[in-house]
Amino acid sequence: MKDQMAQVGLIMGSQSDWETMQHCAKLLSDLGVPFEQEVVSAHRTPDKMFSYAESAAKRQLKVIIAAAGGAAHLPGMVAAKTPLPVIGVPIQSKTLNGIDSLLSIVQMPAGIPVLTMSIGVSGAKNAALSAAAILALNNSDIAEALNTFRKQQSEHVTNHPNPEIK
Ligand code: RP5
Repeated sequence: MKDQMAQVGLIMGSQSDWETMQHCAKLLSDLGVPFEQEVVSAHRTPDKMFSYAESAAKRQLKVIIAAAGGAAHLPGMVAAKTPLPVIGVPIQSKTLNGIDSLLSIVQMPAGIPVLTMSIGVSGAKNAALSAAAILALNNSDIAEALNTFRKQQSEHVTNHPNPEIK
């Protein structure tokens, strides 16, 4: 569903974030969510970041997922320049294990919210699920895909009660 009238903009601060964010992209694809993906850096390409955020709503995007690590300005800066909901994913940084990313993203002063996920792959996956849940309010196909995802997840746990056997 990539690039087919994208409704979710998946951006990240660096190519190095893809190792984490590929899990978000895969889940968006699995759920049938049309999305686009791009590296947009707050400090290396600040002008691109502003134009991306400013044009997002006009381009009919509905949600932005922004991932960044370290001094992670991207989600907050993008949120400041768009009326769309912005979901922030803190990347697990090497030096501080992602605590730096988390605190940079989650501690937004009142007025400009960033919907902050957990650090790393779990946050990347939950960002996809959250974006899908927002779109599902007006899209029955995505709502159904989310229902199926949850059902299968529950069944997997029910069918594998022995922690030693996968
Ligand atoms: C941030 O700096 C990126 O989001 C990335 O997580 C981090 C490190 O970037 P690289 O030096 O690996 O390009 O902007």
